[in-house]
Amino acid sequence: MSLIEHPHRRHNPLTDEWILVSPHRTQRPWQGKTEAPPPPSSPPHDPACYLCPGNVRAGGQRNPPYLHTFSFTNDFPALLPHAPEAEHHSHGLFTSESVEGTCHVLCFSPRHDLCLSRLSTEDIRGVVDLWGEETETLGKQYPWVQIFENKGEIMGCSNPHPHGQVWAGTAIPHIPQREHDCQQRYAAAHSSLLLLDYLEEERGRRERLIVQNEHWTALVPYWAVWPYEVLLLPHQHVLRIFDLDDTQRDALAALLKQVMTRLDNLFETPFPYTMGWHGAPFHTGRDAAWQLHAHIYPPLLRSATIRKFMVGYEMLAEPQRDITAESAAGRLRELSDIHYAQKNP
Ligand code: H2U
Ligand code: ZN
Repeated sequence: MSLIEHPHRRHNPLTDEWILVSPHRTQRPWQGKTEAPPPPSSPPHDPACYLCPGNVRAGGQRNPPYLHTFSFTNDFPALLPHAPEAEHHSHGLFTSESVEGTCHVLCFSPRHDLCLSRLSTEDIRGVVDLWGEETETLGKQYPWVQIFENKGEIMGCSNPHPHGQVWAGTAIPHIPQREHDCQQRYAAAHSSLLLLDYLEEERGRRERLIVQNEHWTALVPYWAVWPYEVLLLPHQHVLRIFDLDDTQRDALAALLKQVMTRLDNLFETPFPYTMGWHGAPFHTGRDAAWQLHAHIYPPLLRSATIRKFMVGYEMLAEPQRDITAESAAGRLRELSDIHYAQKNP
Protein backbone atom coordinates (compact mmCIF):
# COMPACT_ATOMS: atom_id res chain seq x y z
CA MET A 1 0.00 0.00 0.00
CA SER A 2 1.36 3.43 -0.92
CA LEU A 3 0.30 6.41 1.16
CA ILE A 4 0.52 8.66 -1.89
CA GLU A 5 -1.49 6.44 -4.26
CA HIS A 6 -3.93 4.19 -2.43
CA PRO A 7 -6.95 4.80 -0.22
CA HIS A 8 -6.07 4.31 3.42
CA ARG A 9 -7.06 5.36 6.94
CA ARG A 10 -4.84 7.29 9.31
CA HIS A 11 -5.07 7.35 13.07
CA ASN A 12 -5.03 10.51 15.17
CA PRO A 13 -3.22 9.50 18.38
CA LEU A 14 -4.12 12.78 20.08
CA THR A 15 -7.88 12.09 19.94
CA ASP A 16 -7.94 8.37 19.04
CA GLU A 17 -9.95 9.06 15.89
CA TRP A 18 -9.53 7.93 12.28
CA ILE A 19 -9.57 9.70 8.94
CA LEU A 20 -10.01 8.28 5.43
CA VAL A 21 -7.42 9.48 2.89
CA SER A 22 -8.19 9.09 -0.82
CA PRO A 23 -5.04 10.33 -2.61
CA HIS A 24 -5.96 8.70 -5.94
CA ARG A 25 -8.77 11.25 -6.30
CA THR A 26 -6.33 14.16 -6.54
CA GLN A 27 -5.27 12.71 -9.89
CA ARG A 28 -8.57 14.06 -11.23
CA PRO A 29 -7.95 16.92 -13.68
CA TRP A 30 -6.89 20.08 -11.82
CA GLN A 31 -9.75 22.55 -11.96
CA GLY A 32 -7.52 25.58 -11.79
CA LYS A 33 -7.85 28.50 -9.49
CA THR A 34 -11.11 30.45 -9.56
CA GLU A 35 -10.48 34.00 -8.55
CA ALA A 36 -12.56 35.42 -5.77
CA PRO A 37 -13.44 39.08 -6.00
CA PRO A 38 -10.90 40.94 -3.84
CA PRO A 39 -12.33 41.45 -0.35
CA PRO A 40 -13.59 44.97 0.26
CA SER A 41 -10.73 46.92 1.78
CA SER A 42 -11.34 48.04 5.35
CA PRO A 43 -10.42 51.43 6.77
CA PRO A 44 -7.87 51.52 9.66
CA HIS A 45 -10.69 52.74 11.91
CA ASP A 46 -14.36 51.98 11.30
CA PRO A 47 -16.85 54.17 13.22
CA ALA A 48 -19.43 51.36 12.94
CA CYS A 49 -17.14 48.63 14.38
CA TYR A 50 -17.87 47.50 17.94
CA LEU A 51 -14.21 46.52 18.44
CA CYS A 52 -12.46 49.69 17.28
CA PRO A 53 -11.02 51.96 20.02
CA GLY A 54 -13.41 54.59 21.35
CA ASN A 55 -16.55 53.00 19.85
CA VAL A 56 -19.69 51.98 21.71
CA ARG A 57 -20.56 48.27 21.89
CA ALA A 58 -23.98 46.57 21.77
CA GLY A 59 -24.19 46.55 25.57
CA GLY A 60 -23.74 50.33 25.69
CA GLN A 61 -20.15 50.33 27.00
CA ARG A 62 -17.50 52.38 25.26
CA ASN A 63 -14.15 50.82 24.33
CA PRO A 64 -11.15 52.71 25.72
CA PRO A 65 -8.76 54.39 23.26
CA TYR A 66 -6.50 51.30 23.45
CA LEU A 67 -3.16 51.34 21.65
CA HIS A 68 -2.14 47.67 21.59
CA THR A 69 -4.51 44.89 22.74
CA PHE A 70 -7.81 45.06 24.62
CA SER A 71 -9.91 42.41 26.37
CA PHE A 72 -13.50 42.74 27.57
CA THR A 73 -16.27 40.45 28.82
CA ASN A 74 -18.41 39.30 25.89
CA ASP A 75 -21.70 41.21 25.85
CA PHE A 76 -23.45 38.00 24.73
CA PRO A 77 -21.54 35.32 26.67
CA ALA A 78 -22.23 31.62 26.10
CA LEU A 79 -21.27 30.89 29.71
CA LEU A 80 -22.33 32.75 32.85
CA PRO A 81 -20.47 32.97 36.16
CA HIS A 82 -23.50 31.92 38.19
CA ALA A 83 -25.79 29.13 37.08
CA PRO A 84 -28.41 27.37 39.22
CA GLU A 85 -27.57 23.81 40.30
CA ALA A 86 -28.43 21.13 37.75
CA GLU A 87 -31.75 19.38 38.09
CA HIS A 88 -31.66 15.78 39.20
CA HIS A 89 -32.35 13.19 36.55
CA SER A 90 -33.66 9.83 37.47
CA HIS A 91 -32.96 8.32 34.03
CA GLY A 92 -29.42 7.87 32.67
CA LEU A 93 -30.50 8.68 29.13
CA PHE A 94 -31.39 12.22 30.13
CA THR A 95 -28.24 13.48 31.82
CA SER A 96 -27.39 17.11 32.27
CA GLU A 97 -25.16 19.12 34.52
CA SER A 98 -24.81 22.78 35.32
CA VAL A 99 -21.80 24.68 34.02
CA GLU A 100 -20.46 28.09 34.93
CA GLY A 101 -17.93 30.23 33.18
CA THR A 102 -17.10 33.46 31.44
CA CYS A 103 -16.32 34.64 27.91
CA HIS A 104 -13.99 37.43 26.83
CA VAL A 105 -13.40 39.08 23.48
CA LEU A 106 -9.74 39.82 22.71
CA CYS A 107 -8.93 42.69 20.35
CA PHE A 108 -5.52 42.01 18.79
CA SER A 109 -4.89 45.54 17.55
CA PRO A 110 -6.52 48.98 17.40
CA ARG A 111 -6.17 48.71 13.60
CA HIS A 112 -9.45 47.56 12.07
CA ASP A 113 -7.83 46.54 8.79
CA LEU A 114 -4.97 44.24 9.84
CA CYS A 115 -5.19 40.52 10.55
CA LEU A 116 -2.51 38.48 12.36
CA SER A 117 -0.58 37.96 9.13
CA ARG A 118 -0.30 41.73 8.61
CA LEU A 119 0.58 42.71 12.17
CA SER A 120 4.25 43.29 12.98
CA THR A 121 6.07 40.52 14.85
CA GLU A 122 6.20 42.88 17.88
CA ASP A 123 2.43 43.31 17.79
CA ILE A 124 1.89 39.55 17.40
CA ARG A 125 4.10 39.13 20.47
CA GLY A 126 1.61 41.39 22.29
CA VAL A 127 -1.18 39.01 21.25
CA VAL A 128 0.83 36.03 22.57
CA ASP A 129 1.21 37.88 25.90
CA LEU A 130 -2.52 38.60 25.99
CA TRP A 131 -3.33 34.90 25.35
CA GLY A 132 -0.95 34.06 28.22
CA GLU A 133 -2.41 36.61 30.66
CA GLU A 134 -6.01 35.57 29.95
CA THR A 135 -5.19 31.88 30.35
CA GLU A 136 -3.26 32.42 33.58
CA THR A 137 -5.91 34.65 35.18
CA LEU A 138 -8.93 32.55 34.20
CA GLY A 139 -7.10 29.31 35.01
CA LYS A 140 -7.09 30.33 38.66
CA GLN A 141 -10.86 30.03 38.63
CA TYR A 142 -11.73 27.50 35.93
CA PRO A 143 -10.29 24.10 34.94
CA TRP A 144 -10.59 24.77 31.20
CA VAL A 145 -9.66 27.97 29.38
CA GLN A 146 -10.16 27.90 25.63
CA ILE A 147 -8.40 30.57 23.60
CA PHE A 148 -9.55 30.69 19.98
CA GLU A 149 -9.89 32.85 16.91
CA ASN A 150 -12.56 32.49 14.29
CA LYS A 151 -11.54 34.34 11.14
CA GLY A 152 -13.32 35.13 7.90
CA GLU A 153 -16.90 35.39 6.78
CA ILE A 154 -16.87 31.78 5.56
CA MET A 155 -16.27 30.76 9.21
CA GLY A 156 -19.20 32.82 10.44
CA CYS A 157 -17.12 35.76 11.58
CA SER A 158 -18.61 38.95 10.26
CA ASN A 159 -16.24 41.49 11.79
CA PRO A 160 -12.85 41.86 10.06
CA HIS A 161 -11.40 43.67 13.08
CA PRO A 162 -8.60 41.33 14.28
CA HIS A 163 -9.93 39.61 17.37
CA GLY A 164 -10.18 36.32 19.16
CA GLN A 165 -12.12 34.97 22.10
CA VAL A 166 -11.62 33.09 25.31
CA TRP A 167 -14.23 30.92 26.94
CA ALA A 168 -13.45 29.54 30.40
CA GLY A 169 -15.66 27.11 32.27
CA THR A 170 -16.08 24.64 35.09
CA ALA A 171 -16.34 21.63 32.73
CA ILE A 172 -13.58 20.08 30.61
CA PRO A 173 -15.11 19.98 27.10
CA HIS A 174 -14.94 16.61 25.32
CA ILE A 175 -12.21 17.43 22.77
CA PRO A 176 -9.59 18.50 25.33
CA GLN A 177 -10.77 15.62 27.53
CA ARG A 178 -9.93 13.16 24.73
CA GLU A 179 -6.54 14.81 24.20
CA HIS A 180 -5.98 14.58 27.95
CA ASP A 181 -6.81 10.87 28.08
CA CYS A 182 -4.70 10.05 25.02
CA GLN A 183 -1.66 11.97 26.30
CA GLN A 184 -1.94 10.42 29.79
CA ARG A 185 -2.28 6.90 28.34
CA TYR A 186 0.67 7.39 26.00
CA ALA A 187 2.89 8.70 28.81
CA ALA A 188 1.96 5.76 31.04
CA ALA A 189 2.81 3.28 28.28
CA HIS A 190 6.00 4.92 26.92
CA SER A 191 7.37 7.04 29.77
CA SER A 192 7.58 9.95 27.32
CA LEU A 193 5.27 12.59 25.93
CA LEU A 194 3.12 11.87 22.88
CA LEU A 195 3.55 15.22 21.15
CA LEU A 196 7.27 15.50 21.90
CA ASP A 197 7.89 12.01 20.47
CA TYR A 198 5.72 12.93 17.50
CA LEU A 199 7.60 16.19 16.93
CA GLU A 200 10.97 14.45 17.03
CA GLU A 201 9.79 11.96 14.39
CA GLU A 202 8.37 14.71 12.18
CA ARG A 203 11.54 16.81 12.39
CA GLY A 204 13.48 13.78 11.23
CA ARG A 205 11.09 12.82 8.43
CA ARG A 206 10.63 16.45 7.23
CA GLU A 207 7.86 15.69 4.69
CA ARG A 208 5.08 17.36 6.69
CA LEU A 209 7.06 20.34 7.98
CA ILE A 210 6.04 23.87 6.92
CA VAL A 211 8.41 26.19 8.80
CA GLN A 212 10.61 25.90 11.88
CA ASN A 213 12.73 28.11 14.05
CA GLU A 214 14.87 27.35 17.09
CA HIS A 215 11.89 27.03 19.44
CA TRP A 216 8.85 26.14 17.32
CA THR A 217 7.73 23.93 14.45
CA ALA A 218 4.66 24.33 12.23
CA LEU A 219 3.58 21.20 10.37
CA VAL A 220 0.59 19.57 8.69
CA PRO A 221 -0.17 16.67 11.05
CA TYR A 222 -0.09 13.12 9.68
CA TRP A 223 -3.76 12.78 10.66
CA ALA A 224 -4.89 16.21 9.34
CA VAL A 225 -8.57 16.43 8.43
CA TRP A 226 -8.75 19.93 6.94
CA PRO A 227 -6.85 20.37 3.65
CA TYR A 228 -4.29 22.83 5.03
CA GLU A 229 -4.58 22.05 8.72
CA VAL A 230 -1.59 23.17 10.81
CA LEU A 231 -0.24 22.08 14.18
CA LEU A 232 2.14 24.42 16.09
CA LEU A 233 4.45 22.80 18.60
CA PRO A 234 7.12 24.20 20.93
CA HIS A 235 10.37 22.22 20.93
CA GLN A 236 10.67 22.15 24.72
CA HIS A 237 8.20 20.58 27.10
CA VAL A 238 5.65 23.32 27.93
CA LEU A 239 2.38 22.73 29.80
CA ARG A 240 0.55 26.00 29.25
CA ILE A 241 0.89 29.08 27.10
CA PHE A 242 1.89 31.38 30.00
CA ASP A 243 4.79 29.04 30.83
CA LEU A 244 6.53 30.21 27.64
CA ASP A 245 9.56 32.41 28.36
CA ASP A 246 10.45 35.60 26.49
CA THR A 247 12.55 33.88 23.85
CA GLN A 248 9.89 31.25 23.17
CA ARG A 249 7.24 33.96 22.91
CA ASP A 250 9.28 35.99 20.43
CA ALA A 251 9.95 32.86 18.40
CA LEU A 252 6.24 32.01 18.43
CA ALA A 253 5.33 35.49 17.19
CA ALA A 254 7.84 35.13 14.34
CA LEU A 255 6.52 31.68 13.43
CA LEU A 256 2.87 32.80 13.55
CA LYS A 257 3.69 35.63 11.16
CA GLN A 258 5.27 33.16 8.72
CA VAL A 259 2.47 30.60 8.96
CA MET A 260 -0.35 33.14 8.58
CA THR A 261 1.46 34.84 5.69
CA ARG A 262 1.92 31.54 3.87
CA LEU A 263 -1.74 30.61 4.37
CA ASP A 264 -2.79 33.99 2.92
CA ASN A 265 -0.35 33.51 0.02
CA LEU A 266 -1.71 30.07 -0.85
CA PHE A 267 -4.76 31.42 -2.71
CA GLU A 268 -3.81 35.09 -2.45
CA THR A 269 -6.72 35.74 -0.15
CA PRO A 270 -7.04 36.53 3.57
CA PHE A 271 -7.19 32.89 4.70
CA PRO A 272 -10.20 32.00 6.85
CA TYR A 273 -9.67 29.61 9.75
CA THR A 274 -10.47 28.63 13.28
CA MET A 275 -7.39 28.40 15.45
CA GLY A 276 -6.91 27.81 19.14
CA TRP A 277 -4.64 26.71 21.96
CA HIS A 278 -4.64 23.50 23.94
CA GLY A 279 -2.60 23.24 27.13
CA ALA A 280 -2.86 21.29 30.36
CA PRO A 281 -6.22 21.78 32.08
CA PHE A 282 -6.05 23.44 35.46
CA HIS A 283 -7.35 20.55 37.54
CA THR A 284 -4.10 18.71 36.70
CA GLY A 285 -0.73 19.42 38.29
CA ARG A 286 2.72 20.16 36.90
CA ASP A 287 3.10 16.43 36.23
CA ALA A 288 0.35 16.37 33.59
CA ALA A 289 1.43 14.50 30.44
CA TRP A 290 0.51 17.51 28.31
CA GLN A 291 2.40 19.38 25.64
CA LEU A 292 1.10 22.84 24.69
CA HIS A 293 0.05 23.14 21.05
CA ALA A 294 -2.13 25.18 18.69
CA HIS A 295 -4.44 23.83 16.01
CA ILE A 296 -5.23 25.85 12.90
CA TYR A 297 -8.23 24.56 10.95
CA PRO A 298 -8.72 26.39 7.62
CA PRO A 299 -11.64 25.28 5.44
CA LEU A 300 -10.32 26.29 1.99
CA LEU A 301 -9.56 23.51 -0.48
CA ARG A 302 -8.81 24.68 -4.00
CA SER A 303 -9.23 28.43 -4.17
CA ALA A 304 -10.39 31.48 -2.27
CA THR A 305 -13.97 30.36 -2.81
CA ILE A 306 -13.86 26.54 -2.95
CA ARG A 307 -13.99 25.13 0.54
CA LYS A 308 -14.15 21.70 2.04
CA PHE A 309 -17.49 20.71 3.53
CA MET A 310 -17.74 18.15 6.30
CA VAL A 311 -20.85 16.41 5.00
CA GLY A 312 -22.14 13.03 3.84
CA TYR A 313 -19.74 10.24 4.77
CA GLU A 314 -17.96 12.64 7.11
CA MET A 315 -21.07 13.38 9.18
CA LEU A 316 -22.14 9.75 9.21
CA ALA A 317 -18.93 7.74 9.22
CA GLU A 318 -15.58 9.54 9.47
CA PRO A 319 -13.73 12.52 7.95
CA GLN A 320 -12.14 12.10 4.53
CA ARG A 321 -9.57 14.03 2.52
CA ASP A 322 -8.16 13.81 -1.01
CA ILE A 323 -4.97 15.88 -0.97
CA THR A 324 -2.50 14.22 1.38
CA ALA A 325 -1.01 15.95 4.40
CA GLU A 326 2.37 15.60 2.68
CA SER A 327 1.37 17.46 -0.48
CA ALA A 328 -0.42 20.16 1.54
CA ALA A 329 2.74 20.65 3.61
CA GLY A 330 4.83 20.71 0.42
CA ARG A 331 2.73 23.55 -1.03
CA LEU A 332 2.88 25.59 2.17
CA ARG A 333 6.61 24.97 2.47
CA GLU A 334 7.27 26.40 -1.00
CA LEU A 335 5.36 29.64 -0.43
CA SER A 336 7.00 32.97 0.34
CA ASP A 337 7.17 34.64 3.75
CA ILE A 338 6.40 37.96 2.05
CA HIS A 339 2.68 38.69 2.06
CA TYR A 340 1.10 38.92 -1.41
CA ALA A 341 -0.49 42.27 -0.55
CA GLN A 342 2.98 43.65 0.12
CA LYS A 343 4.31 42.29 -3.18
CA ASN A 344 1.46 43.65 -5.28
CA PRO A 345 -0.17 46.41 -3.22
P1 H2U B 1 -16.75 36.43 16.46
O1 H2U B 1 -16.77 37.42 15.37
O2 H2U B 1 -15.45 35.66 16.56
O3 H2U B 1 -17.95 35.55 16.49
O4 H2U B 1 -16.73 37.22 17.85
C1 H2U B 1 -17.42 38.39 18.06
C2 H2U B 1 -17.92 38.32 19.48
O5 H2U B 1 -18.13 39.63 19.94
C3 H2U B 1 -19.23 37.57 19.60
O6 H2U B 1 -19.06 36.48 20.48
C4 H2U B 1 -19.27 39.66 20.75
C5 H2U B 1 -20.20 38.61 20.17
O7 H2U B 1 -20.99 38.05 21.18
N1 H2U B 1 -19.80 41.02 20.76
C6 H2U B 1 -19.79 41.76 21.93
O8 H2U B 1 -19.38 41.24 22.97
N2 H2U B 1 -20.22 43.05 21.93
C7 H2U B 1 -20.72 43.68 20.82
O9 H2U B 1 -21.03 44.85 20.89
C8 H2U B 1 -20.92 42.93 19.59
C9 H2U B 1 -20.32 41.55 19.53
ZN1 ZN C 1 -12.76 47.81 14.13
